[in-house]
Amino acid sequence: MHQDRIFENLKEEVDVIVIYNRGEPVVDLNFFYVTGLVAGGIFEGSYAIVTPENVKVLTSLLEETSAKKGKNEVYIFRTGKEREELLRKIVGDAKRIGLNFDTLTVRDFEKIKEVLGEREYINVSSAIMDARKVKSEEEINIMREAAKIASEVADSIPDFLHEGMREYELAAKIVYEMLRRGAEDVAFTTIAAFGENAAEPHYTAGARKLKRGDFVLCDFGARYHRYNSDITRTFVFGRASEMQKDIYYTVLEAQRMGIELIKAGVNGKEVDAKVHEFIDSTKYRGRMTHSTGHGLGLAVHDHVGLSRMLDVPLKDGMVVTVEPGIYIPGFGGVRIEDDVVVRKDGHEVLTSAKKEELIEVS
Ligand SMILES: [Mn+2]
Repeated sequence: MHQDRIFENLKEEVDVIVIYNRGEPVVDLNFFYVTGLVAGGIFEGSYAIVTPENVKVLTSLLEETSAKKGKNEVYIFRTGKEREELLRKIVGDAKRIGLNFDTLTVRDFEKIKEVLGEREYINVSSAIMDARKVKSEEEINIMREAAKIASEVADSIPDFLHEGMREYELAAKIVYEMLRRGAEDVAFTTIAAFGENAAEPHYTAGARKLKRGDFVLCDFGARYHRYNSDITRTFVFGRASEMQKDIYYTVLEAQRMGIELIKAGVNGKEVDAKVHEFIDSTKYRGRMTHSTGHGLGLAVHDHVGLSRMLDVPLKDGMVVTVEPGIYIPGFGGVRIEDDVVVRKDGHEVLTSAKKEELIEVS
């Protein structure tokens, strides 16, 4: 599984990595990453014990069936005391214990120290994150399914629109359509913004009613086997004005440029700089108020991706969003977003919803 790459990435040697998944609201996605248990099970209060050779799962009786669907050795506890004893037994006499300090709470760290006693505890969070950034073909196949669900729904949005409907009705329809197509959940709170609300990049959905001439901006994603997709499409309800068309095609061109630049070896920083440079060369200077994209995977904002503030050398297998936007307060905005796999000699776009022409929904 993924443990080879994690151990290769370590800056300090460890004998074993112990991942604790407390469960909501402190889910450690690394638990699912190292165990590959992405097709079911919540695994509250469970441990993954990882060595270069194998991954052991220590979980409760209620997760036994789910745990045994994976390829790991499974240990079942019935009481807290049993869990402690098994953890001590599995870790054995390992001296250097790797932990994920990005997610482990202070309380759970204290607990682990109490159970395992005097040992060396080392933060291995960046070694795991570096491994997570580069997806395997198996992970990309799952993400392709998440992207397909979101793309099909995006293509159906024009059929959902009718005058007077409220933003939250559209958001509900989008969520329903994703779940109906096999998404296990949404990736994040669905954004459905009409008219001037499309000028707020992180608006969600409210009671605003749809009127002729409104922008309709929808940003949403499907979660499938714990991996996320993230797509944005913008439409106009009724006939588009010249300005709406101009904004749309400016964003589309910025996005086309951004995607075109993506290739292993290129720095994410350069992609964002070029996209901003292009938008700033038009009359919409300064109207793109965020970076071009982020890493995508088990988390929606999996890691930094395309930002001029940060150095991110793109690697074969990384998945990033490319989502330029132009926002005019009081008027509205356009964002177009797709999910893109970085490849050795270029890129592969996972999302496929139509965007080449601004769709005017009549
Ligand atoms: Mn996004």
